[in-house]
Amino acid sequence: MPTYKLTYFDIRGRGELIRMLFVLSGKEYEDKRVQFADWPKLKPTLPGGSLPILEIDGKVYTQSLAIAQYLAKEFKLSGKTSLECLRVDEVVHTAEDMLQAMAKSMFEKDETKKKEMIEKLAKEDVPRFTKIFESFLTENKTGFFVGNSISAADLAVYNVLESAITKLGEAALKDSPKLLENRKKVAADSKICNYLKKRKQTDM
Ligand SMILES: N[C@@H](CCC(=O)N[C@@H](CS)C(=O)NCC(=O)O)C(=O)O
Repeated sequence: MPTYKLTYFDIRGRGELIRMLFVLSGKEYEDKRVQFADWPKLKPTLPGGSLPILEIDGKVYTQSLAIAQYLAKEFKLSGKTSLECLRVDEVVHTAEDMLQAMAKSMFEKDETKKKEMIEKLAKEDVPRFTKIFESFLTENKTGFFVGNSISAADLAVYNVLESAITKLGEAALKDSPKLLENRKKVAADSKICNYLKKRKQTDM
């Protein structure tokens, strides 16, 4: 078994899908969390100048989605056929698009602009993405995004919706019955359930 060390900030962000893949597969990994105060010193030492990085047997890899896709494959959470893998990737990348849309308002310093951005998020961006996710679930009919069990797709969506709920409240999913059901299924997994109970609460 290789040794895995994930380095990311002390938030969910782009590290959480990777963490949840480790949790669901039951594989051990080191979860190194960098404090923002220590970041300026660490940044110039990294290959891409950003986080997350994953060290596999000491070798450094970057790009969260590439890392997640690799781990999902290793842990058999990436789909059983090439077409299932395509759908998993499609959903994971859509979750990343949603994460990017949500992140914009987090870094806005001007309070008036920030308020406008959050209103747009609630009225336009979040409903646009939840509609896409609902249609994937409608098509698959099992309550999961792909096949009939949890894959990287369910974890990626669970994670990004957590940020939507933190920001906008449960109302963010009021018109998304299938997503609510899917979130229950993910949280019902015993390993995920334990992890969710224990994990640190952060805004993003
Ligand atoms: N495409 C990259 C983006 C990495 C990225 O932008 N990471 C952010 C945190 S989510 C970061 O390190 N920001 C600090 C900086 O760039 O100085 C990935 O998915 O890994």
